[in-house]
Amino acid sequence: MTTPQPPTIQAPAYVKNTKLIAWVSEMAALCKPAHIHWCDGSQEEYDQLCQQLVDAGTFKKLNPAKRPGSYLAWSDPSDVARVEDRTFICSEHEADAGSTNNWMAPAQMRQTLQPLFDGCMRGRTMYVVPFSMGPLGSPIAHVGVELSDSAYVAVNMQIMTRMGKAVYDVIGADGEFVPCMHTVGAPLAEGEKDHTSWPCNPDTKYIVHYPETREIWSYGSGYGGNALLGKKCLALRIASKMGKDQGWLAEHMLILGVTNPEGKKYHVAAAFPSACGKTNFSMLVPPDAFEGWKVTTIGDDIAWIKPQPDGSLRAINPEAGYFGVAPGTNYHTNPNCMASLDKNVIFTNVALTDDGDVWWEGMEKDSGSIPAHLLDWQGKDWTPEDGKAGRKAAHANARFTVAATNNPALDEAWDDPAGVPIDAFIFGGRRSSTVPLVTEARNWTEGVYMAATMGSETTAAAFGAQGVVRRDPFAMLPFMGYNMSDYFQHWLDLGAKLQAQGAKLPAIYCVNWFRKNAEGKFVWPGYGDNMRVLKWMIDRLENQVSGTETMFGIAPQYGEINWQGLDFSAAQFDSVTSIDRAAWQEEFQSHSAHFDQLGERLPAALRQVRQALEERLAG
Ligand code: SAT
Ligand code: MN
Repeated sequence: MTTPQPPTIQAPAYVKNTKLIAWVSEMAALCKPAHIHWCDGSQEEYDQLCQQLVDAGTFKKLNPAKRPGSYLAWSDPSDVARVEDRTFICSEHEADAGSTNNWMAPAQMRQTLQPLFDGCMRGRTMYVVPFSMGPLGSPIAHVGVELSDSAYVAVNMQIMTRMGKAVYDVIGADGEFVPCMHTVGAPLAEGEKDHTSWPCNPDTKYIVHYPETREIWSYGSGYGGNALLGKKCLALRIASKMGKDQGWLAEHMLILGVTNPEGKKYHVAAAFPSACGKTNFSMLVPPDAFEGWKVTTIGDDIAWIKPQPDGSLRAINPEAGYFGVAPGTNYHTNPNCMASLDKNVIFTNVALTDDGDVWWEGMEKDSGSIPAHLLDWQGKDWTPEDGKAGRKAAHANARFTVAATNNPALDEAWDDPAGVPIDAFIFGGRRSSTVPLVTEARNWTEGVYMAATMGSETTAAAFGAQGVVRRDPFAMLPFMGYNMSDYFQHWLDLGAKLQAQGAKLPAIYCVNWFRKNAEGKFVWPGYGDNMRVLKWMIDRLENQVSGTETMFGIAPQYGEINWQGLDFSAAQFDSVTSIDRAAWQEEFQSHSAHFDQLGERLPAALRQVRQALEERLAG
């Protein structure tokens, strides 16, 4: 008997990469799709796939007079967000995944996935989606190819990455790419048609990473980071491991440019956990008092940062679009984002207005009123009465997918293959008390400590009890591709190496926009006013201000911040910057417990920092 051969696949003539062609053949033989579509990334292809999604009922075309070139998708109610408990890091050794990740031995996981992927694309088209994370051909960029049975994924990838024909040229005949397998896990029987507009597998989901062999296998979900594999799966989980092995950093950070009135420009990379206003910060509009200052966006979510021969750190945004949370976005919180959403947007799980436009909670702040009638994200009638009863019109994790080029504040270097030089890092959590508005680390190791211990208070909706601090080191907890303690060590090692080269390391800042007063109200106005803090950081870089030494780093003096146009008293300032000794004693105990959980590989240097800080607090 002869073993059955995979069907010979017909790759377009411009696809020369032999490994790619062999892999597509092998995966087609496994997944058994009805058709294979090699994406070329053209506008015609995008339009055609969108039309196909409209015909299938997945997309609604929005009113072109209101929202030209835009579509709305409503997902299955069981498929609305990343699934952290179904996300696995399958390194050979469990200890290399670390205590913060789900782990299974690679061989066992392969055995688990094999029967699931066998025939998983029956009756569907397999899209071959070639993409570059980062400017095409940039020395900081890397290529991936996603095989997916979702046209929704293909069109989202077209916006979120540099997707298409040119990528085949980058990898040529034998260039490297990260293979990314994706299926919604809903094969169709012979002649069967979809009975849902959002096929997915409600019972079985796996988001699997093999960091050592640099592979991604995703089963059962069509939503966001579960399915758009260039984003969290490749650009963070797999890339963090590549960075560790190759001496660079893949970070959950926005990148922004700040230009002062004299035209001098700085670049800042900032890490915040979800729901801390990251997209808003990356598109910040300075208040009137900052005439002549300009903030420009390089990236809103992810930064790839590579050390240069001169010891500087240069960063690119590996993505080409924004996959942002819609609810809460309005002209007050983020005018640049609202302007970005004028046209050519894919919306997912927002509400539909009677005149064919979109709506989400927070938009009433712009219009002054809530529409009298909507279809909610599940297609059900919705009126303001439903809102009062607590039923949201848009899902809390409803998203927009939009090209970076729609952003009026887009930085002119956003697509520069050389990246931008990083002058400062910012780490911020969401804490109603304890952590001050802003402090600067006295040295790299103290900065790594601040990042390693950052945390956010949980909101009831997200993770069980309200107000519990969830440690989210570097905002990387859900996105680490290897052992968190090894990652801290990687940061420490990189700093030491650059310093040994004589480089001036970027400054590291810890921020908290979310301190509350005794009445439970936020004290700091946030949004555009965060510019006041950003300006202080730049003054520090310029040696214009000395700050004041505190237990937890160098803090601004009241008089060092530009308060023009904002009524913010010294007492209010004190309430967001003060250090409460009792609260910090508890805080350090909680840092200790967090370190204990991270296990024996935790760098000793971090425990030493904690001890030094505790001594400062006591002294
Ligand atoms: O769904 S994504 O992972 O792309 C976004 C997020 O959850 O942070
Ligand atoms: Mn993110």
